[in-house]
Amino acid sequence: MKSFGMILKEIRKTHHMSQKELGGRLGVGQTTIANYEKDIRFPNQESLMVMADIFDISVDQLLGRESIEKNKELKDEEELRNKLLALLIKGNEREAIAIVKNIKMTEHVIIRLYENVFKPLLYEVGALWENGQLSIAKEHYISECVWRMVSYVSESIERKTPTKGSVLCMALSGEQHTLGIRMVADYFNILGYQPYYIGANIPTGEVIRFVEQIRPEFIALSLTSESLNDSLVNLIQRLKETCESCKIIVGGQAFEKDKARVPKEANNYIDGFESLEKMLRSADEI
Ligand code: B12
Repeated sequence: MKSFGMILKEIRKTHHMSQKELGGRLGVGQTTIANYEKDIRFPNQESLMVMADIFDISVDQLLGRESIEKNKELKDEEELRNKLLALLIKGNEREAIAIVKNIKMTEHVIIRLYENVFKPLLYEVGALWENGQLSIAKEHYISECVWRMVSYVSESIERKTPTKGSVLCMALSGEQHTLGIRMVADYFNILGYQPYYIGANIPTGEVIRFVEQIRPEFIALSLTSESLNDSLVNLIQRLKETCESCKIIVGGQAFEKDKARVPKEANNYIDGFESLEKMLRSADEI
């Protein structure tokens, strides 16, 4: 096994960083770094964490307990989900994000990460919050960290020229739950569509103007908070008046318990990647 000093020197060099530069970022002198690399001295816990952050790896990797090989295969989704959740509950976002950044991304891996890692992790966070085991602040903190992970993953999608139509992806005004529809925008992208993700809280008039401009093939609406169901019906009616040919699909947890909530004006209800792909495939075949 390589010593800590050897690993540090190797990774510092790959990052084209001088000992002085690294020392500057850690608030120590060049000689301290030289001593770390000669295994004469060993950094304290905080410096280790800062170093891991600088090099975008986990502390375990810096200590040689895990390989620094970039692009690790995603093997066990459940194990990854539990590991990330435990790290985030402890407040160790650096390590959690470094783990995600170290995964070899392919479209298939992205879907597995969204559906089998991030989504169940967040559902678990909701359950912990509901049982009083997690504070609201911690719930917000974890969802922010997951948002950053999703942004990273999303960036790694190879942006091909869309071969299919455009899709407007949004959540209802007043809705704060936007992570789901953010992932859905990436699903459409992976499936060859041009997504326009606009988040939530856009005044209806502005949404209508945008729809007139881009004339999307699909409008994907997300609803989690059941109390916003009436606004959803009103929005769909306005959208239908504006764009008769736009197919409106709805999704989100508001409909999970009771599918009867799906407004009759919507063309489809979709609960995740698999059903979205199936629906789009059958639409293509028609
Ligand atoms: C993260 C989170 C938040 C974050 C949201 C951050 C963000 N930018 O999204 C914050 C902290 C802001 C938040 C706030 C609140 N939340 Co909250 N939150 C959650 C949590 C933990 C995870 C939600 C999530 O992202 N899930 C993961 C995504 C990927 O799953 P998803 O949304 O289901 O999306 C998937 C599918 O449904 C589908 N899909 C979704 N939309 C669409 C649309 C289309 C067109 C298609 C095709 C598919 C599709 O595809 C996605 C990928 O598979 C849930 C717990 C849970 N069970 O989900 C609670 C939860 C949703 N929140 C809840 C509550 C009560 C609140 C608050 C009122 C209070 C609070 N806890 O702070 C506030 C305010 C809510 C408001 N006005 O909107 C309740 C909702 C109860 C209800 N049904 O009304 C839940 C269920 C927690 C609980 N156990 O009670 N929350």
